[in-house]
Amino acid sequence: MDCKILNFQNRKDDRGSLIVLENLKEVPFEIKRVYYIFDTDPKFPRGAHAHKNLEQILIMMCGSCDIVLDNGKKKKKICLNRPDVGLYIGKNIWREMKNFSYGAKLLVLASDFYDEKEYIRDYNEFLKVLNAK
Ligand code: T46
Repeated sequence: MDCKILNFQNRKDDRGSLIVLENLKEVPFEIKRVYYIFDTDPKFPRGAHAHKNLEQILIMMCGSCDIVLDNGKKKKKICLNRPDVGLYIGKNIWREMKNFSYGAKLLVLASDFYDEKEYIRDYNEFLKVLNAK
């Protein structure tokens, strides 16, 4: 599956922690967009879509949530709960974010600008796109 856990270097000292993310270094693409998700409710999962071309890194800045990834053949559940860990998600991976803890804050770094046409929001359509490859 085109996803991986990225363990970021923590420049930690007595004052606290500091993490640096640079284009094409810690982040394996050029960042064109940043967004963040907060004020979530554990009753409401998010996501349930794939991207045709977008690559992203998800970082849990505070709290935790489960990310369920699906490449059409197998599924994987990852619990994100640390700001020094990123989850890289490549193209054509169905994702769902659920079980957000109270006060969770999820930061996302994206390889491109927002384009709704680039989303696949129907699971059967997702499987069709995969089978056409
Ligand atoms: C993803 C997961 C991890 C915009 O107008 N611009 C943006 O850059 C984004 C990300 C969203 N929107 C609009 C589109 C919807 O009207 O904001 C609304 C909520 O977006 P969505 O329902 O897609 O949010 P999530 O949390 O289900 O998914 C988001 C990202 O959209 C998606 O790319 O991989 O987070």
